[in-house]
Amino acid sequence: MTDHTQTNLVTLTRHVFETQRLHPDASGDLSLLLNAIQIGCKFVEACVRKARLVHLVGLAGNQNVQGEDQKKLDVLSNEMFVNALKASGKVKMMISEEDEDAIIIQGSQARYCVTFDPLDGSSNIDAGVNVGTIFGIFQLKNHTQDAVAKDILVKGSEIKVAGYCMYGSSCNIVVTLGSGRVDGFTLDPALGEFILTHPDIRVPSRGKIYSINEGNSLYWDDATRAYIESLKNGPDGRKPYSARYIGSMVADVHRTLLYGGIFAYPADKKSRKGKLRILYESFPMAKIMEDAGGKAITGTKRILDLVPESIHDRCPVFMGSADDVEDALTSFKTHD
Ligand code: AHM
Ligand code: MG
Repeated sequence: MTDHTQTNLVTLTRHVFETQRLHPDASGDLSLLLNAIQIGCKFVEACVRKARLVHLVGLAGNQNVQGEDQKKLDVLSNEMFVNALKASGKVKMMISEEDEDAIIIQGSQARYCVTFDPLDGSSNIDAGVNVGTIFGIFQLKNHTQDAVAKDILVKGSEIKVAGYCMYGSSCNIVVTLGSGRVDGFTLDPALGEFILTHPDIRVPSRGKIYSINEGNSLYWDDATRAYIESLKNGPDGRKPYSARYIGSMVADVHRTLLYGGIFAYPADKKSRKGKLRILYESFPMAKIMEDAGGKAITGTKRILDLVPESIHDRCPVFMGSADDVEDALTSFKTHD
C-alpha cells in the first residue's frame, strides 16, 4: 500500500499527462484511450477478486441460483473494455479476442484502433491463478472514411502504445507509451489509483529461467528441441536453467521482464503458427519487451516486422533477455 506520508505520487494518469506534455502537438486522444483502458482494468480487477464469491466463475450461459443468466468473466471483461473505449469517443475500430469480427464505430472521426485480449489466461481463473489484460493502440492511416478490418493488418512496428495489466497477488499495469521506456504501476486499492512502482523497467540481458509448455515437446521442431535441451544442460558452462510456466502469458511475460530469461510459445506439428494471437498478444508483448531492452522473435524473424494475414492470426513467440533470444535465433539458423 502507498506510504501515506508520501504526497508526490506518480499515478498512471499523471504519467500519461506528463508524457503527453512532452509532445506539444499531441491531441490528448491517447490519454483518453489510456484512461478508458485503466477503468476497464480496475473493473476487471474488482471482478477477478470477488469472482468466486459472486458466482462469476463458470461457463457463460449458466444460470445462478436466482435463475439469472451468469456472464463468464471474460464476456463481462470484454463488454467493459468495449463500452469504456467506445465512450472515450477516440476509437474507430476495436479488435478483441472475444469478438470474431472487428468492432467498427461507424461515422467515427477518431484515429485509433485498439486491440485487446480482455482476460488472457482465463482457463486459470477457477484456480485463482494470475490472469491479465493485454492491449495495443495503433494509429489508422485513413481516418476520414469508415474503417474496415483489413486497415489493421499492418506491421507490428506501427504499434504506438502497448501494455498489460496483471491480476495477481497485486494488480499491476505495465505500459510503454512509445518512447522506448517501459513503466510499471501497482494499484493502491485504498486510493483506487495505479501508482508508479517500477520506473523504467529494463529486462536483464541474460536470465536463468525458461518458460514454455514442455508438454508439447513431442510436437516441437528440431530447433526448439535443441535450444531447450541446451538450457537444461547448462549452456556454455553456465548452470542449467530453471523451468517456470504458469500458462498465463501475462504472468509468464511479467516474470521474464523482471527476472530475465526466455518465454516461448513455439510453432509445433499440431499448431503450425503457434497459439498466440499476433494483434493483441504477440505485438503488444513484443513491443514492451523491445522497449525494455529485450528481444522478441518467431524463431527466425522479429515479431514486430510481421504483418498479420487476418485479425486473429497467430505467430510463434520467443521473447525475453536479448542474449537468450539470440541463442534461440542461432538454434533456428543452425537447424534451418
Ligand atoms: P487464451 O487467450 O485462450 O487465454 O490463451 C492464451 C494463453 C496464454 O495466456 C498462455 O501463454 C497460453 O495460452 C498457454 O497455453 P497452453 O495451455 O497451451 O500452454
Ligand atoms: Mg489470450
